[in-house]
Amino acid sequence: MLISALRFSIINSKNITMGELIMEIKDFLRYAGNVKPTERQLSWFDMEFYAFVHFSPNTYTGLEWGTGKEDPLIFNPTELDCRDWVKAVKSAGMKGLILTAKHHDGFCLWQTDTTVHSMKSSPYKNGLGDVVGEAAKACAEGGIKFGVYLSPWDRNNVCYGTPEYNDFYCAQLAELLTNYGKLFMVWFDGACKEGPNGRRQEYDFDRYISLIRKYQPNAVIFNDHGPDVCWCGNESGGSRFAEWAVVPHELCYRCKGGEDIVPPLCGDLAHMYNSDIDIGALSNILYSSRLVFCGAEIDMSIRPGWFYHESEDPYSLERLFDTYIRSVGGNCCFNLNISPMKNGCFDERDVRMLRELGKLIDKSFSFPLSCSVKRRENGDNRCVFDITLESERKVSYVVLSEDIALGQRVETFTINSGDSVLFRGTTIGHKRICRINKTVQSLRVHISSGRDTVVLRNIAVY
Ligand code: FUL
Repeated sequence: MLISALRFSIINSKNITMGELIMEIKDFLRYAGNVKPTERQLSWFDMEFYAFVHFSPNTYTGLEWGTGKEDPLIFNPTELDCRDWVKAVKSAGMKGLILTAKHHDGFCLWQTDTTVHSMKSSPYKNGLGDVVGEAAKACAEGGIKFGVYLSPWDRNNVCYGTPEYNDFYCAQLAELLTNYGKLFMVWFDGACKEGPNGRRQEYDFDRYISLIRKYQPNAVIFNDHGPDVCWCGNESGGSRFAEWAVVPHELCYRCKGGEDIVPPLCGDLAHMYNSDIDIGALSNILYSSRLVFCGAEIDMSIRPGWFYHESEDPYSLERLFDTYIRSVGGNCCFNLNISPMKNGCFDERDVRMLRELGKLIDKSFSFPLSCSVKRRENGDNRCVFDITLESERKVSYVVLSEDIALGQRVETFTINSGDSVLFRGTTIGHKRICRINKTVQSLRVHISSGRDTVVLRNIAVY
């Protein structure tokens, strides 16, 4: 990368002046603040909140990771109606649903030609059922988007651990990409352990990614390391102190063939991992040879397990709402898993919880207080927004959004009322929900540092 080569040559040169160094860092920050998302990444960010559905023979065995030796006869969701899933998901305000078309046990929830370890061997609809098709149809009818999870790790297929497995996997992927309408996401699971022959597989992600781009160019690809959406590093709803969607490309998967032939985790940044607290911070990106846009998804299940276990209870409304605030309101999307029971229905307790969560989100964010906002510049990439309400009001939240189509820029900000600091923030990005809980008539949002001119898409007070 030109800018980086220039940067290092200046920094390493003996003749560098302080002024030149500052100019170089400013240039680099401007570059970082102008790394732009693709259209599909922008559409994904706008979805904000969507559902995972984990359903497989595990639902019937009580396992979380099936062995691959399960008898397909156990998979028989006699009361399945995917329209009820969609209703429940919509009641929480979610905009999409991703189904585990195949989990690690290798059992396929669709009419595949690739294996008989699938719906064809299940008693459900006498072997003619197609859960992927039913879910896709219900989502389309209900007006939400649909996505698929296809586990690369397969504990059933005998080819696993050989190059033929990549052909098999691509054939499965192609069926899902071409037979079930538009997909908004393909979700790759990072788990990679031994298959039935004790061998591990070298996944041909270049091929998988090319196939997705060919058949579903608008779908984002989730994988531990992107390319479009990356994992936040935990499965329990944890969020980062500062969430940057612009990260070193060394952390992200990129297809071979173009200029991007760099595998994840290499070079000066080989020590880093997705779960690190500061992957987008200046102290790390400075060492990257190039930056890419790759937002993070926060995923967790509504109960401790990804699959249904009768003995487990859903988490509390407070925990789910708090995760929503920190994920959707923390420059991420929130993927919340709900697990159907053996009969194919969601547990009534989960359905109630989703409804309650939806109501709470609506109540909190549907009625902005009317206010005026005045912007004032305050030096390079710094500015102040003075917010005046019509009268003194209890303010629960201030919600800020950057125009990330231009890039992510805000590094630090505060929200003040008079002399008191009510909120100290780092990044904003797609959306930052700031808890305020104070009765005030005016507020000041003070953007104290940015990587380039700060452009806010929205400021709302609730
Ligand atoms: C993990 C898997 O091993 C879990 O079973 C689950 O599917 C979760 C979403 O991803 O890596």
